[in-house]
Amino acid sequence: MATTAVLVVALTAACGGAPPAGSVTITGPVVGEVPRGADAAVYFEVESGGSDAIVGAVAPGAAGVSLHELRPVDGGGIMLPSDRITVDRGITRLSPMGSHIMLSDVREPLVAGDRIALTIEFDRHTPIEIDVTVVPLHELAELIEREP
Ligand SMILES: [Cu+2]
Repeated sequence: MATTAVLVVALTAACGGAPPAGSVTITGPVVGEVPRGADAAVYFEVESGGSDAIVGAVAPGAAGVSLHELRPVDGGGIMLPSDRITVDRGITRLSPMGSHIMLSDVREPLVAGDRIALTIEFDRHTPIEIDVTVVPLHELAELIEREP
């Protein structure tokens, strides 16, 4: 056991500036405006101190929630349901050109400026509750344009 402890300290010390192992932070969660009953994709950034994965989400404001990934196809991409969204050490972006959380059949219209509750469930980290800001669709379009 002593050997393991020394090894962990050495590995941690080697990663100066990185978030602490096991820490997970979610920043900038947004969703586009949609009418009641529509589907809406949620995007954000995850900063993680280690390898983890998003394995589920809970949204009281929607009839359903699922994880989606974007598979590139000729001329664009198609959204496919996914069991998990891998979160590597460092920053992982959920964005219009990649993985996202999909709300289905929202119970109320999502109006710009509103916030909706969402709980993100991880493979390893404890669940994180976030408030997702509803933004006008043109702001989501700007997110797409900023993609590399
Ligand atoms: Cu989707």
